[in-house]
Amino acid sequence: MNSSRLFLPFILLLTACGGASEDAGVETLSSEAMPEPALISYSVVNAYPHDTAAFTQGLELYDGRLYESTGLVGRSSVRRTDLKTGNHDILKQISDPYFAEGLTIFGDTAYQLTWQNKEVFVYDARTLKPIRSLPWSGDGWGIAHDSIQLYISDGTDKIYVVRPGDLKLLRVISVYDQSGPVNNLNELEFIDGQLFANRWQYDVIVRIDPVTGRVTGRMDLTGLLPRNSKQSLAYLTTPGSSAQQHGAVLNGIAWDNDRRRLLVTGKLWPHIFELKIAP
Ligand SMILES: [Ca+2]
Repeated sequence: MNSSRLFLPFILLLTACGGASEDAGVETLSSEAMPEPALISYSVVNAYPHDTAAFTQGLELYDGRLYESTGLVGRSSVRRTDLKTGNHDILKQISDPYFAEGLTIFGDTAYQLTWQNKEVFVYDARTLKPIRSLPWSGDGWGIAHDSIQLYISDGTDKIYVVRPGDLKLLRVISVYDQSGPVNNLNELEFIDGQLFANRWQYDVIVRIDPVTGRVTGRMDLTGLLPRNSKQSLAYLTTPGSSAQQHGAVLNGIAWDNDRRRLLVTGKLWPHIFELKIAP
């Protein structure tokens, strides 16, 4: 398929919204004019154990401790994980029919999405005692926060910026690069004022300008798990189906600002990897 044809409506939309004018000599947005996202270099510093039954949907550090949300109906949870040992405490088990998704902790409140249950669970962050459930009209995939707002993905190219407390929609970010919309946005994390997202079924994390939605950088994590694991990964496949078909894809990014390290894992993966991002 012709990618420029796909991109055309997007250019028109941007032009219409931005008021770009040929007369004024304003920069013309085109696939030629817009550079590709910068490749973000990284090194793998460590591989820690991770519960291979955890269908990871959200990963976040809070108060120096690692919190994880897991999905699947009947296996959804919020847990606190010891990074070095992989030992974890199940803080909250979520029963049928809920399929939990992303998790973020803002101030003293934890928010956990559900995939298609149209609810967001709100907890006291210290005790994980439920406070309330808030309605959410669409899919819930990933969630993160900056110092003011929450950011929610739904598996498309859209990020919904909402107000903590009641999830009032404040703004929608359309994420794009030089080829057009960037979809399949999943788990999220803020790093130095930029929104990072791993893309479902891609071994890629993208860096998004949260003001414009433009993808300014990308981390290529192709082969991260097999290249850095000494464990047998045979359990992730069965004859005729791949790890991806089992759902065992990259998902879960948490930024440790104090130690300037990125923790990355995947659904059912045997490791959480510690990455150092090149300056
Ligand atoms: Ca995260």
